[in-house]
Amino acid sequence: MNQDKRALITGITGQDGSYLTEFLLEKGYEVHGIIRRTSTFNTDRLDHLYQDPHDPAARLYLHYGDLTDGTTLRRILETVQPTEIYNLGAQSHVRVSFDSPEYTVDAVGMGTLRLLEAVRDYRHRTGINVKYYQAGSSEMFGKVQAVPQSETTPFYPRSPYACAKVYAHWQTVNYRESYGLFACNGILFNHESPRRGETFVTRKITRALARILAGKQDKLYLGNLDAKRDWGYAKDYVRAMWLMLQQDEPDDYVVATGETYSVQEFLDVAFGYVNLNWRDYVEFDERYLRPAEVELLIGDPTKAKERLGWTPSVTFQDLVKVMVQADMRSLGLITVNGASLEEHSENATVREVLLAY
Ligand code: NDP
Ligand code: GDR
Repeated sequence: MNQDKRALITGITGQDGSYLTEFLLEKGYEVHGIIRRTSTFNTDRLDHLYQDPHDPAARLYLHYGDLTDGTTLRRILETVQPTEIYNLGAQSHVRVSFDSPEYTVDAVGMGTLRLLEAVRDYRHRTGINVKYYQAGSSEMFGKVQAVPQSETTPFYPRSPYACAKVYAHWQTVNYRESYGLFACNGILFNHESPRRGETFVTRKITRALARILAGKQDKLYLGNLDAKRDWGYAKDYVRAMWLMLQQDEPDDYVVATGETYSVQEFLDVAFGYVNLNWRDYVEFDERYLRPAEVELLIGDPTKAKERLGWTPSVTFQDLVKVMVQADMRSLGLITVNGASLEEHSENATVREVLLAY
């Protein structure tokens, strides 16, 4: 057992959980993750990292548990004896949180409290000065109070999900101030990647675009195209989580790019990359509107830059391109007769290129 670098991650099967696992394994950590029992496998994002736990070289271990089940959380803490805990587990879809508010608040809000209580007792019993990261969200800013949003901007949550994240945020602050727990809140703005869940708008767009090119889909149904988000690259954001726990003192940090783009601008770049006009494919469906919308998010990452030395490495345009490319690659569209799509698409639309072969 690695006594110094042992991380426990809730939400390890999610987008961020998988990137954080990669990051921590590269840094020499032993990584333990909590997974939910499901009737079909939910470890796709981790499969490339998984090693048989019987292998003496294994450094990634998975444990069944759930943020709604405090007894199990306690038992896992006792078994794993982590030095760092990353609480990434959540019902993380804002629109879905309006459909399932009680469950969302139980997992996101009460789940955080259950974990913090378990951490408090574990720390008291073992004397291990465990460090705790809470996955906070720019959704907590909700209805615009100021731009850009920083650590001092007041919260105005506009969904059950965001309300629960605000609760989790303040509980984390309270455990820091009441019990001296090394606990940090990351207030992370939207971050995306080819591993992004397929129902979040960015991935929904890039996946649909690839399917349109492959002739598997004709239309893409979306809701509000005017909302603006500060979109970064997930791999950059998990580095910020880790950096927070390496500081001398625990604190809260906004993590963002400082740029904002609308959903429509995302469509422009994605479809533009393959020389298609999104207006030919996108239809409106009111099902994807939220009862209350968050219109404009743009973060001020100055504190993270100055104190953590953190900066984002991927531009919005490159992020969109990477996601489009990944979805096209997964459908076998990225190379045509061995030549890269970019070579072909310089003078022709991708559709033409594909039809030509
Ligand atoms: P995902 O939706 O990709 O992953 C969520 C993870 O939480 C999955 O592993 C999921 O498991 C797990 N989970 C869901 N419900 C429970 C539960 N009841 N108990 C234990 N685990 C559960 O989210 P991301 O990776 O994108 O985000 C990670 C965290 O960061 C989340 O807390 C999210 O709210 C927050 N966040 C995300 C941002 C983003 O832009 N991505 C921005 C700001 C905050 P399963 O695979 O079984 O469903
Ligand atoms: P968000 O991400 O709500 O910001 O939460 P999402 O991609 O779901 O929505 C972004 C914006 O796009 C608009 N939109 C649509 N959204 C979805 N999902 N599907 C659609 O068809 C669609 N059409 C338009 C939305 O209205 C919204 O304005 C994400 C999650 O990862 C949270 O867990 C995290 O806390 C925040 O980012 C920061």
